[in-house]
Amino acid sequence: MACKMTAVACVLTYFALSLYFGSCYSAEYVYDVFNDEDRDALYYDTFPDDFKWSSATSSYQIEGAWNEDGKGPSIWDTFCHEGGHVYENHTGDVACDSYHKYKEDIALMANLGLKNYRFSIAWSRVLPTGKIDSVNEDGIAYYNNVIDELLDNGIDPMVTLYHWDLPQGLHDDYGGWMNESIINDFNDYAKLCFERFGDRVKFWITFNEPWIVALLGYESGVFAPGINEPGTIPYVVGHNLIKSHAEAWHTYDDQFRSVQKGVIGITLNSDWSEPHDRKNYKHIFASERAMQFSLGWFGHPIYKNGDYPEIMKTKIAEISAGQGLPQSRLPEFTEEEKVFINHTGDFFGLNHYSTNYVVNPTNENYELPGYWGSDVNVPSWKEESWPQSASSWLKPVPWGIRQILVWIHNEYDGIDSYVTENGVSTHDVYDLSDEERMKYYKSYINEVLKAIKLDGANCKGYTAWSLLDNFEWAAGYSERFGMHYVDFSDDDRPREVKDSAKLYADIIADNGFIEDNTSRSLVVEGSVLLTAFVVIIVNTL
Ligand code: PNW
Repeated sequence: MACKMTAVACVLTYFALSLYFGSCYSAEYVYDVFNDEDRDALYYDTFPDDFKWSSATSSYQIEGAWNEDGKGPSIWDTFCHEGGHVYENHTGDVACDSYHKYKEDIALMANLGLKNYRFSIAWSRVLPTGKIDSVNEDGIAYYNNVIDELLDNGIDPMVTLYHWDLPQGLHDDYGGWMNESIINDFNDYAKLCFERFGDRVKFWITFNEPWIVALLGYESGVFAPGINEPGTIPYVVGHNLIKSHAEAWHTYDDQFRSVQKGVIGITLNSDWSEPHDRKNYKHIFASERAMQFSLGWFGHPIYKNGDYPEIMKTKIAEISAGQGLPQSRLPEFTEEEKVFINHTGDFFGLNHYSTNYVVNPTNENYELPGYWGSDVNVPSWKEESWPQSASSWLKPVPWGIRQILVWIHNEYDGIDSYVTENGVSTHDVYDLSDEERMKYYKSYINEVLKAIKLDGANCKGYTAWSLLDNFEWAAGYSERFGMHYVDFSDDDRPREVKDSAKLYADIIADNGFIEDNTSRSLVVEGSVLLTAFVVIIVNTL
């Protein structure tokens, strides 16, 4: 009897030990600072079979050939040539020279095993003045060549119609996005693209990051067209962007969808706003306010009910009144417009890079009218201890992407989402073993997997920013986001594969994360032997 008791005790001890060691083996972390076992441990599983792996670029950032073959100038050409706006007055005149080297770029994608590629069309390459009466067939031919080359390599195009390079003519004529005449011109341009490319392009994104267009272009003015008018203008710009989006979506829906059978949505950007104390309801409200002012500004009208989020409407009205204004600085949609705008997105495109902690504001403040000056009013910060990239605004916080994907899923009724950009910058040094970028992709992609598998988010694809080092807007070439190194001092702009590209190729090939279980199998084999041994002892007693 005593022997049997000892044997049972042995079995129990053995199970306790294997549980303990088993859990030690499973807890692997990518960043030392993020090592909460429940939250950050690497999770092994694969993505759904039809998950879309992609990588992204944009026209002004890679093409170069700024005035070749009939291309008209864009506001970014003007902004860079003006001087004083961009790091060391760098320009996108040549950039990665992808206008001439697109075949080489597509070969890089094929080597990665990419099945999708997100790029943008330069409006002023196909319509040099921005107007529909100025079609440039050479520009059309360029994108036809790119699309055909992609398809020949088994890669499906994901096309952004507007990634910030507005034809200069439209800005000069009537103030571009500040004037609602743009809605018609954008619709003509979108229709031309559906007509000429839609037989082969099945995934359309109207706008890249309207939040950045409105605020960096018209509130702070650090991006083209460099307008520094906080207050009302950025909201007018946002209003015209939303209406332009809806118009283009309806054009596709009415005239092209039944034949071309594609999808069309918009790409919005946001950091995740994490309540500093999740048990403090004021911090939860602060997070919600910050999210509605970023994703909700455009997401709420397009995906939810045709109108701005309630909190934006009430706060901006209240703050505008406090500033002595006769009406809210946020424009209103008519009832007809709300119906027209509502549900004009077939999927939700998300560009996401980083996370902030947020707490509640103490008081509303009326001093500096504007989105950042008075309206959002949610104190936010990034922890000192979080890793730092080469961009001041970008600190890797992998668990944030899981939170934001779940927020989108809950807020917009389980809509299909795609990560249309995610990535990290490193300084301008020659370094092909880009550890930091490998850590970033590995951990962020793993958190996307958790959002899908553990939380049920309907995320259908992931896009790495960026395929190539490229022109990083106001930072010029001083920050590198690419999986391929580009030598900008060489006229030929040679590309070289970085280690992060190999890591990404491996993740794509495995369709996720497959555990390297050599050590685990030793534990398992040992356990089997021990179990057999215990069973024999117990039976012989
Ligand atoms: C995105 N921020 O822009 C753009 O879509 C890309 O063209 C760009 O190269 C990439 O992210 C990296 O910057 C952003 O300040 C620019 O929070 C700035 C911010 C976010 C996104």
